Amino acid sequence: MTQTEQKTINGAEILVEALIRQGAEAIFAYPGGASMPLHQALTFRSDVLRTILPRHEQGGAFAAQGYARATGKVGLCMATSGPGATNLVTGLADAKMDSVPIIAITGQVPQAVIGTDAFQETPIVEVCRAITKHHYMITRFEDIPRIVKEAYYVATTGRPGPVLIDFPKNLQLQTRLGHPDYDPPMNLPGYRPIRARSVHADQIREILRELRRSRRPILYVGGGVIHADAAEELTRFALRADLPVAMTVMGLGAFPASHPNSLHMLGMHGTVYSNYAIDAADLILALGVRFDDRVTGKLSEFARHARIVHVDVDPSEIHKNKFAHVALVANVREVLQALNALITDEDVPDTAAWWSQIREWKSQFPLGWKDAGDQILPQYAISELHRQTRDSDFFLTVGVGQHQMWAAQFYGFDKPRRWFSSSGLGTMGFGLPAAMGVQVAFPQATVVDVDGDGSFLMNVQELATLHCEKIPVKILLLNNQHLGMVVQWEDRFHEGNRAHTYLGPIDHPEAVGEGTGEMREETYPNFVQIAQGFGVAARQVRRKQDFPDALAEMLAYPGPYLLEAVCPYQEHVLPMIPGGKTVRDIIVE
Ligand SMILES: Cc1ncc(C[n+]2csc(CCOP(=O)(O)OP(=O)(O)O)c2C)c(N)n1
Ligand SMILES: [Mg+2]
Repeated sequence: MTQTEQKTINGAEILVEALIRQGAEAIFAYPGGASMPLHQALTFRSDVLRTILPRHEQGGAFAAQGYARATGKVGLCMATSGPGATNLVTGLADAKMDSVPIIAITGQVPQAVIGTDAFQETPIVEVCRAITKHHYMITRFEDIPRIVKEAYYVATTGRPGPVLIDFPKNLQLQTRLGHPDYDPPMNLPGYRPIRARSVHADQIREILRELRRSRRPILYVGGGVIHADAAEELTRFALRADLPVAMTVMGLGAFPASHPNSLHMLGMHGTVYSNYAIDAADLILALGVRFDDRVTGKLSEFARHARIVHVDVDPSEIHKNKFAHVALVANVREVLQALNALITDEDVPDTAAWWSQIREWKSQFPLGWKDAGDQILPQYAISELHRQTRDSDFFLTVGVGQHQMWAAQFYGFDKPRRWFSSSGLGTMGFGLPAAMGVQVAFPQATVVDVDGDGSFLMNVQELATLHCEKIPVKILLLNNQHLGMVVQWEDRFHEGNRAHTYLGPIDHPEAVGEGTGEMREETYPNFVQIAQGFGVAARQVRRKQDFPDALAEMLAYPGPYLLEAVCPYQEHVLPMIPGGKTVRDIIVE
C-alpha cells in the first residue's frame, strides 16, 4: 500500500485488529468513559469479532472463561477503568486458580493523570498482580501489537492463565498512518514455557519401572490433563495398563465416567472407593494435579503408603504440597504419548488382587441417594438430566454449593471440556455467565447451567444478556431456599444453628431453623417472574412426577429457559471427608 492510500488509525483500532489477527471471534465487553474508543473500534469490525454486552463485568469475565474452558482458546473480556476494572477482579482470580486462558482488557485514565486519583482511576495492574499470570499497562503507542501478541502467548502456553492489559485512554486515541506490524518480535525474558525435548525416554522408562514394580497403582488426574487436551492419550494409557482412574473436580471427563476403570471423583465429596484406593495405593501417577487440600485432606496422612510420580507443566507445583519420588516438568499429553509408545507387556503389573479389592469397595459404597416420595431431590434431578442429555451435544456449568457437588457426582461425564465449575476459587455466580460463554462458542449445542438459588442470584442480571443477545442457555435451578452447603456445615459442625443461611425473609421461622421444613409454601424470590421480566421463559416444578416432562420441555425449547425445581434443603452431600481430616474420618451416612 502506498502512503496516500493509507488510512489513519488509532490505538484502540490497532488493539482490536491485533486481537482479530490472533483469531478472536467474541469479546464480552462493558463500556465506559475510559474504554469508549475501544468500543467504537469494535463496531467497525463486528463482521469478524462479535461483541457481547454482559450486564455486569463479572458476568463478562466468567463468560470469557466459559468460552475459554469449552474451546481451549483465549476468552476475551473488556471493561472500563475504575469500577469496571475492579468488577473483573473475581473472574481473574478464578481464572488464575483454574488455569484458564483469558485476556482482560481495561480502559485506564489518560497517562497524564495516572496517580492523581483521577475520576474512575484504580491501579488495576497493582490490584491484579498476584491473581494474573501476567499483566501489562501499555505505556507506549508502538507497543500495542507486541503486547497483544505476548498476552496470547503467555495466556495459552505452559500452564494457561489470565492476562490483564490496562490501556490508557490517550494511547487508545493516538493515531498513525496505516497498520503497524502485527507480528513483531516478543520480549519475554525468562519466560520459557516450552522446553525443547522436555520428555526424555529415560524419564518415561523410569515411570514405567515404577509401574512395573507396583501392585496397587492408581492414576490421579486433574485439570492439567484437560487443559493439555490429553484425555484420549490418558484413556489409552489407563486401558493399556488396566489402571484405576480417580479424577479431581477439574479433571472430570478426562476419563469416561461410564467405564468400569473410573473411580470417579476424589477428595472431600469424592467417592468412598476413590478415596480408599488412593489411601491404599502403592503407586500414584499424579498427572496435571496440584494436591489441593480438597483432595488431600490432612496432608501428612495423604497417600502415606505410595510412591508418587508427579507430572506437571508448572515447575512450581512439583513438591509444593507433597514430595514426588519421580517428578517430571512437562506437557502431560507428550508424557502420555511417550508412555503409550514405550509401554510393553512386562511393564503392566499384576493387579488382580488390587482390582478385586477395588471392585469390593465399589459394590460396598456406591454413590446413591434415598428417594423422598414426590419431592425432587437434587441428586435425582441431575441423574434425570443425564438420562435426557447424555446422547446429545451437551455442556454443563454450575454455581458453587451442594448442587455443584451433586452435579459432579451424578452427571457422569464421559468427555473432556463438557463440565465447567469454578473449582479452585469456588465462586458463586459462575454458572450462568460461564454457560453464556460456552453457548457463544457452541451455538447449536445444549448448554445447561445447573445452579443453586444463592449462586444464581449473584449474576442473575445475565438473564438480560441471554434474551437480548439471543443466547439459548438453559438453567436448571435447584431451589432449596438456602445456602445449602453452608447449612450442611451448620448441621455437621454447629449443631444446626442457622446463621444467615436462609434465603427468604428474616421473619420466617425457617430463618432461625424453626420452620416446618416443608417446601410446600411460597418460595422467595419469585424466580419465574424474574426470568419472565427479563424475557426468559420459565416454569416452576415441585413434584417429582412432573419433573421429567418439565425438563424435556425446557431442553426442547428454542430460546433461553429457566426451570426452577423446588428441592428439600435437608439433604447433605455425602460422602464427606471433613476439612483437614483423613479418609478414616469419611462420613458415609
Ligand atoms: C462469592 C461467594 N460467596 C460465598 C461463598 C461461600 N459459599 C459456598 S457454597 C455457599 C452456598 C451456596 O448456595 P446455593 O447457591 O443456593 O447452593 P446450594 O448449596 O444450596 O446448592 C456459600 C455461601 C462462595 N463460595 N462464593
Ligand atoms: Mg441453595
